[in-house]
Amino acid sequence: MKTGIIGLPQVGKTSLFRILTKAHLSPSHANPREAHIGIAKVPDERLDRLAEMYHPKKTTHASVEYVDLGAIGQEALKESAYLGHLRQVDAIVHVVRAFEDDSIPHVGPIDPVRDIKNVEFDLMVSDLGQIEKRLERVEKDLKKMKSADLEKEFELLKRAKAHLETERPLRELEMTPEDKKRFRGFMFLSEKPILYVLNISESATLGKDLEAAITKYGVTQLLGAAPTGAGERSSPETQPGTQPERNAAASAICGKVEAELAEMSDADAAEFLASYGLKESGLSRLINKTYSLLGLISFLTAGEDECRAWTIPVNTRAVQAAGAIHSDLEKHFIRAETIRWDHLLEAGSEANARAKGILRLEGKDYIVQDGDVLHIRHSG
Ligand SMILES: Nc1nc2c(ncn2[C@@H]2O[C@H](COP(=O)(O)OP(=O)(O)OP(=O)(O)O)[C@@H](O)[C@H]2O)c(=O)[nH]1
Ligand SMILES: [Mg+2]
Repeated sequence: MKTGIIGLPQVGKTSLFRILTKAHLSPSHANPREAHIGIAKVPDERLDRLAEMYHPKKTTHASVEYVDLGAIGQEALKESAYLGHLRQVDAIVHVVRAFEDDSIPHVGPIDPVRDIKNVEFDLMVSDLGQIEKRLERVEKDLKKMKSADLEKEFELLKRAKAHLETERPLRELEMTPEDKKRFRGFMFLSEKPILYVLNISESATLGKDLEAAITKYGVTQLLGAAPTGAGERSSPETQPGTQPERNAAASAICGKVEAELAEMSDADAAEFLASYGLKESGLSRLINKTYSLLGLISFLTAGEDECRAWTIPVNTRAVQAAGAIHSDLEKHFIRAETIRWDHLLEAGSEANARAKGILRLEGKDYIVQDGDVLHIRHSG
């Protein structure tokens, strides 16, 4: 699972990438035209708490991969290397300038909504070009032969084209799982889940400013549109609670403060955060948001040897989760001893939990929940 970092020139993409992945890019390696790839550890308090109880030899966090793609624009999107990298990512982090600094050039005044719309437009133009090419091809083929499958693709492509022409990204197009499968190979850019990250100015009231930023800059309106279909369910005002997945989210950080935090010891960092009225680093929030945007959750394993968080997609069955640890565990799966992480902490040990009868025995088809601690019983 890869997340691409995009944005207009000089908005703080590489700075963010560096602090996310703790990559020490020397200035000569920070080539703005070249993609940088790095891994970020997913902060997980549940895992940290379990590790305090078990004192394991090793604690392993889940991770997300980030790619710093360099500045985006119509030109970049015509470069095959850039486009190739961008197509490969599973989600996008779009860094948007919201900080004031006259020494760093920007197109016109600070206006995150304008910038987001412009970049989104470029993504849609790229998708539209691809769709038009494919439409021509399919139309030709359909003249030569009849194929139900091709016809379905043709209809879907036409619907997607009309949708894009109203300047709405493909992630807002209503699609059946079958449609989604049809589109998978195209790796459309505007279909990818996206997280807008406002990079705001440093201030004495940063805690409040970070919370207020999304509303202040009007980014909320961009998150409002739910997927729409061919007319039958076109109202964005669906019933509360039945809202379809939006696949767009927003977050704010202050790159400058995060960069300073990254250089500090934990104790100093805590004090520094408090001085700004902050509870946690904006980075933790950002990584966690990326993780959920990708549709991922974590289950945990705990023991004296290792406490570890494992990444799985939402709605994964216990037997598949076992496979995430090792294919043998999947093959020889018998049962998963399961308990929620906080229940295990309360019980104080696995033995206590078993004695209290709160350790459940789950079968193959159990849908693993975020924060479950699993112990896979196997016959291998
Ligand atoms: N004031 C201020 N300056 C920042 C902030 N984030 C980045 N900068 C500065 O903006 C400039 C560009 O930062 P980069 O992280 O290289 O931006 P980028 O988006 O990777 O730039 P390109 O790859 O060239 O498009 C550098 O001089 C940074 O020091 C911030 O939060 N506040
Ligand atoms: Mg850069």
